Amino acid sequence: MDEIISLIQNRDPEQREFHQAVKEVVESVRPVLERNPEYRQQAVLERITEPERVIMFRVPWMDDDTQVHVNRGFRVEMSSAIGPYKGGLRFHPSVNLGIIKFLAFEQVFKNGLTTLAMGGGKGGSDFNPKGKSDGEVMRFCQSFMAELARHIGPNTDVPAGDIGVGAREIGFLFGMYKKLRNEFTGVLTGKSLDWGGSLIRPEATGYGTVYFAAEMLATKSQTFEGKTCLVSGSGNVAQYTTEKLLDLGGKIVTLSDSGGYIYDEEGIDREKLAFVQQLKNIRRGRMSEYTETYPNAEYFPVDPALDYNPLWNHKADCAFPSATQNEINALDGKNLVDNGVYVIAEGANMPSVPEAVDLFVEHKLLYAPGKAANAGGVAVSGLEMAQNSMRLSWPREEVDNRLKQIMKSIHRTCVDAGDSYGVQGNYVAGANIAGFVKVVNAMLDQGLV
Ligand code: NDP
Ligand code: 2IT
Repeated sequence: MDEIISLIQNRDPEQREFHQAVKEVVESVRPVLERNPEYRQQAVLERITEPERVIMFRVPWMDDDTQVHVNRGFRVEMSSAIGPYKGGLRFHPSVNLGIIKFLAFEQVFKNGLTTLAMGGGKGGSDFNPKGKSDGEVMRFCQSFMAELARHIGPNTDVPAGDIGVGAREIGFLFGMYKKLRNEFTGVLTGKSLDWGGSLIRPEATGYGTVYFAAEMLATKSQTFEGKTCLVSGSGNVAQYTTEKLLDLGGKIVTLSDSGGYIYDEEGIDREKLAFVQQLKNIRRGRMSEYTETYPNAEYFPVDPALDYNPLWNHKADCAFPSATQNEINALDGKNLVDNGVYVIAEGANMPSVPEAVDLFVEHKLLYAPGKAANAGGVAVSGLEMAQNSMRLSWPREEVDNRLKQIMKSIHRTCVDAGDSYGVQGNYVAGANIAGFVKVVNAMLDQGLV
């Protein structure tokens, strides 16, 4: 196991996030490898950490002033052991191959937990949609899809949204795919309702994260009623996490973006959430504007001199990191524990550094890693694919009920895997073991391919 970590570190020394994601899984599955000596002979770790295919391409596009720009596009097809490659596209200036590989790797295990037949993949670009006009975003998406189209398909690889890719981008990407292929198929998920999208898909990641956390609380005979919650981010996942927490009686006091965070002691109610949705989804504005409309709240711009994020340093019961990877550093982890936070459900992918994860596990918090907690998004993407295949669309209640059942089942799977490997109550180990066993067994059934 140490060998495999050195191998991937030496092969791609700069891919730090990928190493981090692999290390966590490898450490969790140690008892599985000990129980199954044939896994070693079959080199399952070497196979599962090497993508089946990596696609990197040039994305040239023209801005509104006719200036040409070039970005880099990626699609990492990590594993097709249990279904077609499935996972989102991220458009953010920080995107590089290491980030996309970490996300694709996480996606393999997450998709394995959903009970649906989806392999793992992820893609994106270092394009920054912030401040771009709709026309610029459209031309970028068209250029991106001009290359990606030859690699994907409804039975091959089905991308979706992630950071910087929402309904607008999925629309432009889908339009270009359809034009190039002359095919109207479910090749992307997260589509708008009128042309193949699924009810509840926009809500699914946030709702699912809260459903998972509610399952964890239920093991202690508790609910969200009256609980104070810290939420980071203010995009898709943060918004629908906030909405579901309100439905279940929670009080949400924070939201953020990359510029800073707001602390609203009175709680973010439905009217304030609607304001944030308008601000973020329509006006594409900044969280700093929140206090102009709600002056009782406070805004704290990011302070580069601080070695912790003050958002995680408030008294609360629950935390929902919903922005990006490694947004909770070791000190933030300690602050959360010291402030009495005892429920942490990760809407974002890998938002906590390993030292913080260790602390949460050591203190026996109800801590759900992203690959379990945020699997509701891709699960409803799987339901969108099913509806597209049938050319049917299910009502809201049906999709929401299926989502609830899937999150319950993921929770049960994590608990059972933890129990059977002697790591009771450790959702990190439970999720990694259950996802790993499912994917590895499928790989072995299919021979050396
Ligand atoms: P959005 O683009 O809708 O929102 C992202 C939010 O996070 C914004 O508020 C953004 O602020 C903030 N953010 C992004 N990068 C950073 C950064 N480097 N530092 C501080 N803040 C940052 O994305 P989503 O809500 O879809 O995704 C959020 C997280 O959830 C990601 O980790 C994603 O991988 C994960 N996820 C998403 C799923 C989905 O279905 N969408 C499914 C499962 C997981 P700003 O606008 O200033 O950049
Ligand atoms: O990280 C994720 O699971 C996503 N961004 C959603 C992927 C999907 O295919 O819906």
